[in-house]
Amino acid sequence: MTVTTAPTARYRKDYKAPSFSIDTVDLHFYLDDTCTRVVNTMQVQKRDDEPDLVLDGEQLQLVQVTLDDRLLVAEQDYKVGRKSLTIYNVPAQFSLTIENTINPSANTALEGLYKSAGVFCSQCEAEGFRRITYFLDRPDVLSVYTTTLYVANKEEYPHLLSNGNKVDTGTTAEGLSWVRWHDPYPKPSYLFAVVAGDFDLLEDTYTTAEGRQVLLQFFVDKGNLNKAYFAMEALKNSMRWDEQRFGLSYDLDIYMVVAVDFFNMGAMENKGLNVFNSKFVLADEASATDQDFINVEAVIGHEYFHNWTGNRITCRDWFQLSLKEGLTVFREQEFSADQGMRAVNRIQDVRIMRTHQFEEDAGPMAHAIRPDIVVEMNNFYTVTIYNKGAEVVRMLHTLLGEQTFQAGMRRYIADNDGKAATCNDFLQAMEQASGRNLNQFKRWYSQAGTPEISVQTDYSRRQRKLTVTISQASDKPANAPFHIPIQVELLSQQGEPLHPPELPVNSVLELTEPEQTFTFTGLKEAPVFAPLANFSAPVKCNDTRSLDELITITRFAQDAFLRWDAVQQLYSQAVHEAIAQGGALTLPNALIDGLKASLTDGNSDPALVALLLQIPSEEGVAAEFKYVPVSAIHRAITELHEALARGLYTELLQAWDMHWPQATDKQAAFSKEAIAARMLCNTCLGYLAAMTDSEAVHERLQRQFAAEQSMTLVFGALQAAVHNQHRLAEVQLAQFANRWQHDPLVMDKWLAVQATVRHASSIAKVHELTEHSAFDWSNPNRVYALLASFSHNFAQLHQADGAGYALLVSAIKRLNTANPQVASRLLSPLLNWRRFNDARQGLLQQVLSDLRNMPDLAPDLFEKIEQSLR
Ligand code: B3K
Ligand code: ZN
Repeated sequence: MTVTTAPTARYRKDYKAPSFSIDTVDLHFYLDDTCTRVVNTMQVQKRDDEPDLVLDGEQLQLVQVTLDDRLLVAEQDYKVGRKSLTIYNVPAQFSLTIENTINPSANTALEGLYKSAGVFCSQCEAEGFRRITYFLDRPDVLSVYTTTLYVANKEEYPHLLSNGNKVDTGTTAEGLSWVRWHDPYPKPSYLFAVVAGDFDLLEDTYTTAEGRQVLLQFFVDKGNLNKAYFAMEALKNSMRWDEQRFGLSYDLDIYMVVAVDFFNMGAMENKGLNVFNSKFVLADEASATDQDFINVEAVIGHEYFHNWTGNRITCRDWFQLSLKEGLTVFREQEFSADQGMRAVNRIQDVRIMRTHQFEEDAGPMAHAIRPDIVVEMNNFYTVTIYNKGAEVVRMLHTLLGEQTFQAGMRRYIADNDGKAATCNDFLQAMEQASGRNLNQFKRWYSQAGTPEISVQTDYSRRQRKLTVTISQASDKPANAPFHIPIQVELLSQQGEPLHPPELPVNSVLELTEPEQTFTFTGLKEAPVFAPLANFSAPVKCNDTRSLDELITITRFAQDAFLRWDAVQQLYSQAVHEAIAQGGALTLPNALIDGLKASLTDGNSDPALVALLLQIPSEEGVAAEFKYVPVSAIHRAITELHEALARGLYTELLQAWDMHWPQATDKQAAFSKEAIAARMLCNTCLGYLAAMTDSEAVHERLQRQFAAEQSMTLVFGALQAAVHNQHRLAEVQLAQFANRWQHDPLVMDKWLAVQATVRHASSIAKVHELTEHSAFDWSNPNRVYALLASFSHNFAQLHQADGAGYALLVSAIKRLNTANPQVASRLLSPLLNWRRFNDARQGLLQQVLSDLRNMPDLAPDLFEKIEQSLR
């Protein structure tokens, strides 16, 4: 049997304003594990002459419907569809009460209201509210919510939470305890939330710039209070930063964050009541890495920033998702950067774009940041909408400058506060504030794909003139030219920065034509031209620069991204040459010498040195090929890793020794310097562990693994040993599991590190680990740690015999009905079968058709498979 009715697509062009508004919603939840009763009273008004009210609803048991105190009669007054409730011939204005039941315990999809690990919790974005009650479940219907939660056993659920302010509590005649919440801000249903459970509570306060006191509350699993302090600080930092940089203050008297163990994604910005995956709240030094801390801070910031960009101004329809997500990721990135590691953050953001977003843009699910067609909305929470969306906002920031951009933000907020807006509303505010015409820039919102720019330089000594010709091409033939800001640096051969008169003050060239020429005069020798400083546009750059030029850039460019990128170019050239020639990989001496110098000079930022040593991933290299030579890429990357380990052995040891005291400095444990030192120690060890016979390495691996106070170091050592298949790997894995078996978030690292070993044995290993007590099919974090990690272990996933595919597909089948969102995430790496020109193509097509024929195929999977096989 195949899907009975194929899920239907929705189109952006079909947008129609709702025929009804729902001004208030009064919800009563009688919480019960398997039969929660929901009573929903709405004040509804007609907006046009539509006679019938059609509400969304899925997996609900309808009990009764009352309209203005009249109990309605089924079939005569209303009709229940599979995904809707239609009320016939409604008046212009009325009160409607719907009573229905739901089963939170059976809800393994974790969408709507579910009960997991003893906690009732909800997730409504994008379309989960319709799994709680019948409603106009679309983001342009804004209502004021009052929510009352009832429980029979108060001891079991001491905390009953919803959006807004707690307004009343009591006990019913039947002995049910209840708590009532009221949120004064009209909001779409996707921002609604309820939570009921027993938690430890961490409280603090924040005083806004206007002097209002806000109560801050973190609800965490019992016994985990000491792991919530960092997140609390991050929240206060976010609140302060948004006031200082964007002039935006918090608007309610209370801000709550609940950390739950079962959650499909990172976190959710429900008004006044954020629900977080515990992974992005709980952190202490012994159990969380520096990167975990940084992630906690970023996600706390992200959800907080949504209060303005998302909640106060929401999206008119889901095609506008990037309006809130792209902008909020941009704000989150700026927040993180302002915390002190701007260059490091920028490079990491670029890596995500290049390995994941460019890949998505090159595959069957490619979409513009404002897509035109959607089957399952949950499939569109993508690197394109989020990260490329942020890059597009960043380009505006680059073009307009901070001051004008902020003026545009103020305008956007003044014009749209309290409304459901579109991407065009945002652009219009930016146009009005800047006086610039953004018509061509708007194409970034409607055209998918990654533009590629090519740069040609021509220097005339006689005229002392440099002529630069830049052209743009698109991987999507129908695309019109983009408006591309190209920030550049000009360097003399000796590395001095040059500022010819034609170079704008902000060093940003604007490419708007398919091909454009820029001239720079007064240059007495041929300069080095370095385009795309700070990765000023999400484009590929067809690089034809000479080795000498690249080396000059690595040494002298002002912009850290340019220096890093030039080194990446050199790695990439070596990899491509090795693949093309089928021979051994060689690295230019100048590169090795440069890396040696950076490792041993005490002045370079160790975090940036660590990033220079980070070689491209197999996935990243694969993205550069039209047809992917899997094994050749695998071999070349292995050789590159080994070549660096061998070539830099002495300097890697020296750098590790030099930074070890700072890395383990207890006084400055969380300083930027200590974090950077640990980054470099981990990176060094990651190479050194390839030198399996070295006693010096063996000793340092052990020493670092024993640095119990810092998970960054302990896990860094473990990863180095495991990924290099060092003889210490097995014993360290066993010790680590023994020490941390009680802590699932730490055990996720243990699962992930084994799933990412670049060796054929990883398939059997992952198989075996699905049976391990640390693994749990019903928990998304466990599945992501083991199986999503494996799905990015490129050469193993794409093993020629199809064993990697079989492993992933059996997981997807298992999760198809249980949790489609999680299943859908695992599917993505299998979609791009056209990129393999060998037996893999057939294998992939076969597994996709098998999945396509599965009974009850989830729409999430259906959409991706259809796109892929089309
Ligand atoms: N807005 C949520 C994501 C919801 C995903 C729904 N499948 C988290 C965030 O972006 O902040
Ligand atoms: Zn978001």
